[in-house]
Amino acid sequence: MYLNNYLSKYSNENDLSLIITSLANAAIEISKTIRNIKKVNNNFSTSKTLNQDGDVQKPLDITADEVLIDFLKKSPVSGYASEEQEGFIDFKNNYNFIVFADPLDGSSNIDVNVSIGTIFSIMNKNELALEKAFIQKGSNQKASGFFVYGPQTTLFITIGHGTALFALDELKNQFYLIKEKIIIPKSTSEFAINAAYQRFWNSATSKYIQNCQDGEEGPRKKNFGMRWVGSLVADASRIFIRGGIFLYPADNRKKYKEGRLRLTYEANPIAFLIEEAKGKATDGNESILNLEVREIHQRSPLIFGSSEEVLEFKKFY
Ligand code: AHM
Ligand code: MG
Repeated sequence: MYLNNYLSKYSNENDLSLIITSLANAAIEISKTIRNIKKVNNNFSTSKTLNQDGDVQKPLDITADEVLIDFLKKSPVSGYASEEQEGFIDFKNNYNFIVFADPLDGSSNIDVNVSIGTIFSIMNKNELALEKAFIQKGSNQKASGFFVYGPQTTLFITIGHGTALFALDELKNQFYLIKEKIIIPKSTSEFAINAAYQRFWNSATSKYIQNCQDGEEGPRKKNFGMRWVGSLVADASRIFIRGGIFLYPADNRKKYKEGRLRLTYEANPIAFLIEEAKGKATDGNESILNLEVREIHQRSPLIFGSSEEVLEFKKFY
């Protein structure tokens, strides 16, 4: 089954389907750009150099943002907020949908040919002014998902009927259904955290990780393995397929007292997908989807994955 058949099977909202199709087409273009060595050479540099025409050469994540805007402005969307934009873009129309995106997640992995991706979240405008529409709670999401540009180009998506996995059929330029309803294994013995920040962790994170590291001899009575790709989309993909727990907690570094990841276009869309796949997503205290949003670029701690393991982590809060 292709993405368009899936959308007509589960949604009678034509505008929502059109937006998701636009996002899929944008992702196909981003995916091709990433694989185009000439564009890659022009875009990889994050330093602002000038090309022979005197234009500023743009890093790839700005290109991804531009591709999304190009597709979304021709779709039934009234506003767009992204990691690459300070405020939101007002498309100046009366459509009832708004879109949040992290156009290219995993920036630090772009140069090293490791999986990166595009994360999105779709909400209704709900007759609110755009300023208000963009600070709705994650529980108001109508759809969310992420594309991964890796060995395969994949899409994890939810429109509120479970989480489905698609992979790009490059001959047809369409996303083909791989699994209709993903269920994350309840238990796991694999955790993902950037352990280099251990000295900045609070006692809850430290104790939880220590217990995992103590393995069979410790209170958990089992051995754990550790994985950390450093692209949220890649770490999340692994957890959807074989379970695990991902932790990017708040820590004592000045900038990250509220965590590092962004609530509206990273934590919320991932949390919606995770809950639809029977996993859990929390900031330590509360479900991510219930967190109040003050501003588009707000940070949040993000802990998600196998339900029993997330509950185990929460015991320390
Ligand atoms: P980005 O959106 O600028 O790429 O930042 C988000 C990324 C996530 O993909 C990843 O989980 C995290 O940053 C890695 O952070 P760190 O480098 O601190 O390990
Ligand atoms: Mg990101």
